[in-house]
Amino acid sequence: MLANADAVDETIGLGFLVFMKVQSLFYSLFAASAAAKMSQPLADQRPLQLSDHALPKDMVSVGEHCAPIKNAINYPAICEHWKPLSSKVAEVMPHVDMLAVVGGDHSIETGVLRGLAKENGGKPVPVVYFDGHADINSPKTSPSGNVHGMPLWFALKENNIDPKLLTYVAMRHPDPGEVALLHKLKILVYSVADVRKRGAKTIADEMKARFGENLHVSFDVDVFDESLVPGTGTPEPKGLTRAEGLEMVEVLAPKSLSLVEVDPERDMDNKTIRLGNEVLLRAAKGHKTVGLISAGSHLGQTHPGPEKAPEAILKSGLLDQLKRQGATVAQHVVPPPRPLVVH
Ligand SMILES: [Mn+2]
Repeated sequence: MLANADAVDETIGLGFLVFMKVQSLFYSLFAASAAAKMSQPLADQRPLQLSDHALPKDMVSVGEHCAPIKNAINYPAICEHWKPLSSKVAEVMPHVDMLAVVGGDHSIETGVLRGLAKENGGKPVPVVYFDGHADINSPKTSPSGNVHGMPLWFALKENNIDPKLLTYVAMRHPDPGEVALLHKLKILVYSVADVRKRGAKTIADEMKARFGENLHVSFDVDVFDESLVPGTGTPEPKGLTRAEGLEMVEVLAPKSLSLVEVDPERDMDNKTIRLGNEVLLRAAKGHKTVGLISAGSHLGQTHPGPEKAPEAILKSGLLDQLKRQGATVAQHVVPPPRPLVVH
């Protein structure tokens, strides 16, 4: 049942009032799109209808039925994978001080967010999204059809994220369709310039004060500058420094974190694996019990490498290092998705 799917990006923004300021740099990014938007004739804009508020019911059916969607490559297999992954996240969360989910490409995020919301009484948790990209394309707006660029759009459709509780850090290469949606949803973005100008700690403190304890960090290693992460599929220039990224994660002290888009097959001298490992260690700092879910997957993009990331990161000594930090680790594995065979 995808009857309402296409209506989401038409209507969802109307349901949310202006929440917070958008950083100046991001405003300039949006200016062209906003102008284009405003020049559309009013007749093209469908009025908000009561039925538009019936999203939650439709959302459940989207999660249950994994029928193919045009321009969402491998969607049925990925959608099936979200089921055990979200269940595992919801199951492990109550028993640990901190949960780390190690992907996999970023398509896993829809499953992670579903599990977190489920465990949070059906309410979205605050999310800080570290990523060079926006990952909020719909299958219609996606230039590639790769689902790792759509996890937030699916999570929005499932009501498992709240635009008022979503903040991006160092996102610098949104696609045109995403720019329009982000503008409409009034989502806050801290640019790399903001981080550099005001300091990583100041910005992380600000987010922590706003979002509180129960916060989730979704960490795509391509948030770092491309020179730091050879082992990722879609590196972006002008990203965070190592110190900035690690300090922000430590100050945020998330309740849960997913680490994604590490590709061991593309890595050089384990550089990206070691940096990913450090992100996890910083997030787990000070915690006595850490849940670790290995959720390798690669179907959300074009390269097989990311499926091997959990294994490679564990091999880099993560468990021993966590123990040295004083944590007891409970390990879990959610098997990767496999392409579904159509008979
Ligand atoms: Mn991503």
